[in-house]
Formats: sequence, structure tokens, C-alpha cells
Amino acid sequence: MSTVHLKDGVDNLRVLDEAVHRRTIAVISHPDAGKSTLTEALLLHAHAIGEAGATHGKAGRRATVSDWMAMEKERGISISSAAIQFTHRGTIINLVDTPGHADFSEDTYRVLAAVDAAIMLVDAAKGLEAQTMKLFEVCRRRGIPLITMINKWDRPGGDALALMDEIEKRTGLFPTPLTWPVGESGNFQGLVDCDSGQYVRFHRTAGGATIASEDLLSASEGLEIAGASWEAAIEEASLLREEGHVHDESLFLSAASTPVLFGAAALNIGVRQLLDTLVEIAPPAESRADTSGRRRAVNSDFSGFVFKVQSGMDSNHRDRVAFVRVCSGVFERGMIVTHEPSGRPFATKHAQQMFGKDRETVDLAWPGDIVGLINATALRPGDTLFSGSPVVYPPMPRFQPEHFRTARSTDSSKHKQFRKGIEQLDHEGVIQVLRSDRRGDQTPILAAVGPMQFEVAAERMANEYRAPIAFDALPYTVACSIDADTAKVLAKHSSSEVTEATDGRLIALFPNEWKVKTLRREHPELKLDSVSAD
Ligand SMILES: Nc1nc2c(ncn2[C@@H]2O[C@H](COP(=O)(O)OP(=O)(O)OP(=O)(O)O)[C@@H](O)[C@H]2O)c(=O)[nH]1
Ligand SMILES: [Mg+2]
Repeated sequence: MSTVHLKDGVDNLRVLDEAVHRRTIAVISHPDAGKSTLTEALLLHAHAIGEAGATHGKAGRRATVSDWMAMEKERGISISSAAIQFTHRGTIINLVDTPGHADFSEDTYRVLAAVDAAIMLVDAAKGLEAQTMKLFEVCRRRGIPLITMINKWDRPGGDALALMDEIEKRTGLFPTPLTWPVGESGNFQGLVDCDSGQYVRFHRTAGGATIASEDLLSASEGLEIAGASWEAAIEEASLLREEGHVHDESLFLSAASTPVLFGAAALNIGVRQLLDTLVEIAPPAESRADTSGRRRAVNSDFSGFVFKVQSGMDSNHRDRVAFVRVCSGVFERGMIVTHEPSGRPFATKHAQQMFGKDRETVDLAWPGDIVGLINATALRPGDTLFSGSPVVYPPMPRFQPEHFRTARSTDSSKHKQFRKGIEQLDHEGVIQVLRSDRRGDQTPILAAVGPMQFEVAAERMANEYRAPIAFDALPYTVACSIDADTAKVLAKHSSSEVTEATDGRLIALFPNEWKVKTLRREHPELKLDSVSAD
């Protein structure tokens, strides 16, 4: 293992240099827009995999590196975010494919706390769908620069100019196309490179498994080959250019404009252009604000924070992985850092680089990188790790759960496994585990953002912990954060239930909003706050 001494001026420069060559990016959108397919296509183009969809899904469906969970393969949807690192043109890209389904948005929100930019994927036929808008709002609040990719242009769908209008009207972002489609959606004949005016023609490959080779042709060749489609594309691209829709780095970085690219991820069209865009214009890893708003320079001592904890990624080892985003300094495997919440030293002996579910030992990591710390049982999402001067990064956003069920073991001989599994799901934090005096430890309450999280919990309990569970419905839809005095008052109200989260927070559950409103009116002194924190 090489040693890097940060006090040494030269190595300080090395950290800066490594940070400049890092991009940390999430792919976000409504379900099914093609995030996992695009992730796979980016890997293919960066030569990180030889063939797209090589790991097969159910019923011959194309599978992807990022959808590694059995349930993801079976259902063809992403359930859990997956981090992947690859290199393109000397730049290291840490890409996180996120689940689009609203039930899993807690995971996606956490990822957005850990990245420096995002690719907002838009299905050409559907435009800006509901969940895309929600995630866009999160990006806006956090000031995350967005690159827009209009996907599935091979299918009949929307009109390119109308999509630009929609983006501008609904997000307020000024769209600045970097590529423009030749041919209407459903008749994809290639791209105009808006900067050079060249025609990019693609040769499709069988099933989109390999890179679609491309020819870079002149405008006159474009006219010769694509005729009226070329003319229409040039006319539209010129119109936008005249109206000032031209990429401006500072507007993009301040999240005022969004570069737009067109493509078809499943056919690998427009993917190389996106990859180049990530290298050329996406922001590198930079200083990050701590809880007080102070920014810790990338070349100061090591610091990072946990944004995700996941177990069961490797069925042979049954271990758990804490994903750490490196914010400053150099991470050296084996280094002893401070675990900020406990103030205890933490040894980083088992550190790995993730590639979907595959991984390899990582000895050094730099600002922007995502490191998997294995079996780091003390780590929870949101925890800061540092060496040298102390720092605390903001906590992870927390969601308002709206679905509540009790979980019980259906196999009494599996009591230990049941406890262990529930505890692990609680530590991961995408489902919250609440305990109530009325029920005891045997039947914890699981609180979720969406009902699909229960299905995932049941499947994981059965498969990862060999502790099958059953749920019982609860008559609650609202959770409020309360204090001890409020708990005393609520104890007299049979329609609500006072519970305690593992971290000691008191949470009251109510059948509906109306009940909470009535209580507020009758007892204005009660503390009945939102559970969510953003
Ligand atoms: N025709 C066409 N189909 C595509 C394209 N990109 C993706 N698809 C298909 O769209 C479907 C959804 O793709 P995914 O990549 O799983 O979508 P996702 O955004 O990751 O979905 P979630 O993870 O569930 O949110 C799959 O059947 C893909 O093959 C494309 O460019 N053209
Ligand atoms: Mg997906």
C-alpha cells in the first residue's frame, strides 16, 4: 500500500488533481425511463463491460449490472441504488443508478445527498413524469446541476421542440441542447452535434448488446443521407441557437440551465456523447459544506459520510456494506479515522470498490469516490468519518412514513434470526422500525414510505435471514414526532399509538390527518411535528 502524506505539498497537489478527475453522478427519473439500461450502456461505452445485458434476467429480459438483487431481476425494476465506478478519457466516474419507484425514494434522496450532479432521464413519449418532477425538486433545493437525457427516441413519442418547452416551463431550467435528433421520435436517424454542426450516424447492433459504431459526417453528407429529416433537424437546432439556447458552464453549474442530449440507451445511441459530456462539463469533486455551512477543502484531511447501508449484497458472505462518499483528503485502507457520532476510532480494514454487486479491495480513494466499508456495524446512514480536524456533514434526509404494519415471525424456531434481520433492516434505515409498549419486541411496527417496501422486507427476511415473516395491517396513515409530555397525553387516546424508534425518537401514529388536526386544536400545547427531515 502506498502512503500519502497530506502534510507534504506534493501530495496535497495530488489530492487536488485526483479530485479534478472525479465525477460523482446519480441517474434519476420516474420508473422505467431507462436509468438502469443507460447505466449499462455507459459502462459498455467506457469499456467497463464487454456486452450490455450479459447477465440475464427473467424470461430472457435483459439484465443490468446495477439491478443485482434477485427481486430486481425478477421484476425488471430497480429497488435499491447501485454504485459503479469506471473510467472514461482519464476521468473516474462514480455513477449511482437509483430506483425510480416512489416507494423507494428514501434511497434515491440519500444518493442525491452524496452526488455532485445528476442525469435526469426523460422518456421521449412521456415527458416529465411525476416522480421525475419530485426528484427534480430535490435537486433544485440542493442546487444539484442536472444534465437532461431524452431517452427512447427510437420509439414514437413527443416532439423535440415541445419537450424543450416542457422542460423550460415545468422546471424553470433553461434547456441548452448539445445534440439534436435527426428524424422524429420513432424514426431516429442520428444526431446533430450542436457544437460542430456534424452529423453523427449510428449503426445499430443486434439487441443493442454492443456499441453502436458511429460515423462523424459533414453537414452536406447529412443532407445527402437524411434529406428532409436533416433539414428539419438543422432548422430546429438553429432556431434554438438563435434564441440563446447554448450551453453556458456557469448557468449549468448554478442549476439555472440544463444541457440536453438525445438518445436511445437500449440501442446505445447518444451514449458516447453523454459520457463525453460527463467528462467535459459535469462538476468535479469540490469542497463540501458541513452542518454549519463551512466548506471543507478537498485537499484537507480525510473526511466522508455514510449515505447508504446495505446487507445481503453477497449471499456467500452475508455481510453488510456502508457506502461512504469521500469528501476530502485521501482515504487509505487500514487508516484509523474518527466516527463522529460516537467520537470513537474506527479502523477501515475492509474497504472495497463496488461494481453493482461485484467488488474489489480498494487501497486508496479520493474526493468524489464511493467506498464500501464491509461489516462496519457501527456505521449508520448520515454518519461522518474524519481524520485530523473534526467535521460534521449534514444528516441524511428522512421521509414521512405513511404505511404501517406489524411484522411477526412465522417460524417460532427462527426467533434469533428474526431479531437480527429486523435490526439490520432498521440500520439500513429505508424502513423504520418502531417499538410500542402495547406490542413488545416480538411484533415490531414497520413504517414505510410505500407498500412495496414491505414486500422487499419480507423477501429479504425470508432469503437473507431465513426468518420468514407475516404482516398485520395497522389502522394508521400518519406519523408525528412527539415529546415525552405529548406521549403522556396521547396515552389516554386509544385511537393513537405511541412508539419509539431505535434512536430514541418518540413517534405517535394516527389513523388520519383529521385526528391530528383535532388534537392540535384541543391541545395546542402538544408537540406534533413532521417525522421527515430534508
Ligand atoms: N425502445 C427503447 N426501450 C428502452 C430504451 N431504454 C430503456 N428501454 C426499456 O425500458 C424499460 C425500462 O428500462 P430500465 O432501464 O429498467 O428503467 P429504469 O429507469 O431503470 O426503471 P426503474 O429502475 O424501475 O425506475 C426496459 O424494458 C428497457 O429495455 C430505449 O432507448 N429504447
Ligand atoms: Mg432501474
